[in-house]
Amino acid sequence: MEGALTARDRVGIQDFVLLDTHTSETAFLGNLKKRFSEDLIYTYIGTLLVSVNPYKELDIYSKKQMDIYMGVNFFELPPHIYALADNAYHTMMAEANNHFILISGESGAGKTEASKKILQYYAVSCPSTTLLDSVRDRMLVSNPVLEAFGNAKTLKNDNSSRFGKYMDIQFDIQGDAVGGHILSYLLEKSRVVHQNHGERNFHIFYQLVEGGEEDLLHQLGLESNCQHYSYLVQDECANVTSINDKNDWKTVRNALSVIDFDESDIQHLFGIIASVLHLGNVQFEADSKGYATLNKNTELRWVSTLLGINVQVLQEGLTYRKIEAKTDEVLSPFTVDHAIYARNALAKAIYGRTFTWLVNKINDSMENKEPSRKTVIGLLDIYGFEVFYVNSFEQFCINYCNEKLQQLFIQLTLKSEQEEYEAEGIGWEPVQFFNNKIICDLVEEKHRGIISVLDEECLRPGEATDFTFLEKLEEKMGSHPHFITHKLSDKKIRKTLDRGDFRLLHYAGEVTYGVVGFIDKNNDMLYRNIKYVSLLLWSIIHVYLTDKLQFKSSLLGLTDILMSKEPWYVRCLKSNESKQPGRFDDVLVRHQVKYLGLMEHLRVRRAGFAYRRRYELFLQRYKPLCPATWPHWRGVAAEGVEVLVQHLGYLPDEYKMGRTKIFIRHPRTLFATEDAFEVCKHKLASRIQAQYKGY
Ligand code: AD9
Ligand code: MG
Repeated sequence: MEGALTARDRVGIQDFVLLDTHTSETAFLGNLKKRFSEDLIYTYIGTLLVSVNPYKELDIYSKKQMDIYMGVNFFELPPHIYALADNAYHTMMAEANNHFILISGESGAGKTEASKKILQYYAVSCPSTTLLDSVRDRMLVSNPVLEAFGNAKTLKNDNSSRFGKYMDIQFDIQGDAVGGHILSYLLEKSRVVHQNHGERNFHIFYQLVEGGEEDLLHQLGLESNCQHYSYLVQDECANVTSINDKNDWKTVRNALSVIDFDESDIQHLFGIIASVLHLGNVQFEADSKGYATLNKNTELRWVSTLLGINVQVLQEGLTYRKIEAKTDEVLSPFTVDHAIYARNALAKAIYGRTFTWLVNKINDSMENKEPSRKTVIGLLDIYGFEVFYVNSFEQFCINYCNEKLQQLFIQLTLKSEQEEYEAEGIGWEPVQFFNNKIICDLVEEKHRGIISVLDEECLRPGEATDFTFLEKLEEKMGSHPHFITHKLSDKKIRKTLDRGDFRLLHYAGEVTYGVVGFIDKNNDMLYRNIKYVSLLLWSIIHVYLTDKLQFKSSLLGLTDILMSKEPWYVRCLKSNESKQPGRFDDVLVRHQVKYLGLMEHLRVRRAGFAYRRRYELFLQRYKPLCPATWPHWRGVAAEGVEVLVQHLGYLPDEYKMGRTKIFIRHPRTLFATEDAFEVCKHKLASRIQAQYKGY
């Protein structure tokens, strides 16, 4: 019929690999946009899932939908996060190995939502026994709890993750989800005492003050009004329309009881949260010599009561520095500025360690105590790349983290893929891509990178300042193509930089960082007697001081964890900056498509092979499908595979024989083989059953 649209015209192509126009960026974006306008937010590039944030609830996450996707091959149904979750699961079961799902994208792109959907899929749809249900419930409710304590409203996202989260979901040999373990990375503690314009503190503070029961608030000495707490109203945005603190409080409160928090744990936990609020209201005045004194100590008394710590010790800790001189200890008074610094340092330390304690408690409750053999699927959801008007140490850490993940993606896909073709002797036209290793090196290289320079400066207390740090950077990085400062730039660019700034040309775009606060935040050290106070505090509430989370080494540790597993990727894209449903901002999406390397990935995928397996493994699995290879193939494995695929009718274009592996161009071919294998397995099983019946 003339003028009628075919389904394909309307909904676009569900796998970019099948896009018949040449692989241009315009065609790529056109397809994404077309699908987005039909509420089809997922599209594949081979086995990679691209997701575009719809900013509205879609009716595609029901139990019914989960059932539809269970055990079905990737390309038989429309793309979905459940399909990816299900395929990772079935591959893990078939091959008995570990997997991980790397979810990336900038702040507000939908990473945390995606990770929740995946967790829900495993918790709801994997086989289950009543015994295991409690473990799953705990896994599911760990999310609202961690989000309450670790997420906050930022300008980019009303529920922005302010910590990195890696979660292992453990499965036993039957495929039951039997346990979980969370690693948390670098909580943005500075938010406890300071929020930028238009942002909030961590959700839990508002939930407690807005939603806490009258009795509880009374016990904690809290007013039911956020405006009363200086840590909560720095920017007067305590209330946000998209957030219902009262309801969220109920969810968190219920969740805590599911995760084995008894009443005394809960009392302690909220006592600590309340103590941070009281601490924020402790004010200092200068005495006649300019030293800090407390004008009234009602707030301090509350802190002391809630934490069970002597009020005198606390007061001394906040207004004096303890200097150890040979055998003596001398108390040196603080100025008001120093006292405020000490107060804030204590608040951050209390919150940071409470978060660590909370993660440990959650881990205890999700722990699987059975020693049986387990495989895992890891889920990585970290904070996304972010650029604000003012960027500081926190953004530097977050963006470096994203830089590392991009490097991991490149190594595992673009680079390793092409190297493998070369190693296997398979004819190949290399695809050019931007390798961000140069930026990772700029940040992390030993003795020369930004982190090393910062660490060295932190070892010169009293001498080093944020500005000597910047000078050292200028000396060392001078001509680096991804590093610019006011001093190093030409006239035109100089206008856009302050003297205390440095600019990095990240893979995802330029970010200008103000150096003020870098030394302090990297040190993250409390004044000596504040450390004593906090030690005392933790011995009282049984939380043990953990070592400073060394950011760089923890990130390297994470890379090792991921490298040991089979990867799956979800690349999340932000559809628009104003968080509006139905709006697809071409420029914004194009930028993300570019820096996430999606076009390069597509080119490698289109030219390459979706699946490869060592000859021995391939033959071992599929040998029942061919009389010549079943039950045993006596010759060389590669020849056995050739006989097998000839028997299965593979066309010459569909596969290639490498030095040690078979390469299959399209997943379709493999899925057909896998289906044949399933049928064959059932036939074999019934034949064996029939044989036994005969005895
Ligand atoms: V950040 O780096 O933690 O700041 P994320 O995690 O990438 O960021 P998040 O998952 O929190 O972003 O998504 C932001 C908001 O977009 C959510 O609060 C939802 O309102 C919205 N969103 C994201 N994904 C979906 C979805 N699949 N369906 C509906 C969604 N809304
Ligand atoms: Mg998030």
